[in-house]
Amino acid sequence: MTRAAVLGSPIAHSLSPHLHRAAYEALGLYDWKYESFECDEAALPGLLDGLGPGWAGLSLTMPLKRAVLPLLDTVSDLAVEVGGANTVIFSEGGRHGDNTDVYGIVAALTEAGIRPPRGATILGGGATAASTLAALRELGLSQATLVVRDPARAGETARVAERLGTALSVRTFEELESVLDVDLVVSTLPSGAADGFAGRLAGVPALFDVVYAPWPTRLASAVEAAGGIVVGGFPMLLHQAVRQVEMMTGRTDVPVEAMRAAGKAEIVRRAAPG
Ligand code: SKM
Repeated sequence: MTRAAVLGSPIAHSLSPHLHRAAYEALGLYDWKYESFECDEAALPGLLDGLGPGWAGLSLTMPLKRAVLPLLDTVSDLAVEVGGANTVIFSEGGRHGDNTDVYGIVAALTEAGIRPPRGATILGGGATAASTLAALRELGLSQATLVVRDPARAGETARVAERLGTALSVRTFEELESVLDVDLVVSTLPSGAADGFAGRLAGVPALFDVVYAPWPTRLASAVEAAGGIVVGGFPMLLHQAVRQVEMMTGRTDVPVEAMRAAGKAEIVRRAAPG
């Protein structure tokens, strides 16, 4: 049996098992198994050391993407640039870290027809904001505004911007109104945290809200009702998982639509009463 899993804390909500298992089934990889394990930064070194043979790879989510870097044998240039790996691939060469979030964001925005030529404002300053900066650079944008609660804590993301060559201005939420004349607003805030800004952000032309459940968020509904384009977190999650399956299995015929259908079905199942 070949094994893979998603690690993080909390992890119960993760849709990754549903996405990856749908891919294994459609690819005929019947002896592949994908699980989820609750794991925080403190438990990560021991968990990695304890994995036996037969492991193909891991997906990593909060709070492990930065913490894993010193535990790897090799790290892709992109993961170094954005300061975080959400993927570990095991091979004879050891543990290799990579980042598929950037690919997921580019694919989700492209699929929705969004190309931000003039500027983007990103709410939140964590690992997803860093991946967003790299994705926007890939789409041709090398200047952005970061809106955070405490600019003193945006240091790591500001260093990522420096490495990417992106001109970054950092603002606080009190200054939000002054940075909304952009083609795209990206909210990397956790579920519920952006609800309070729904009124002020309603008029933006396009919103990418990384939350995927519960969906739509109040913010997404407000932007959509005002005629803006809205992209949710599910397409990003889907496309980063597609890339992970490619990297873990070595297959190039990964069934995007089977994975999309499985993920959507699980979201609907969870939203159903009872
Ligand atoms: O980067 C991804 C990660 O690979 C898996 C995940 C999840 O299972 O919720 C979320 C993102 O952080």
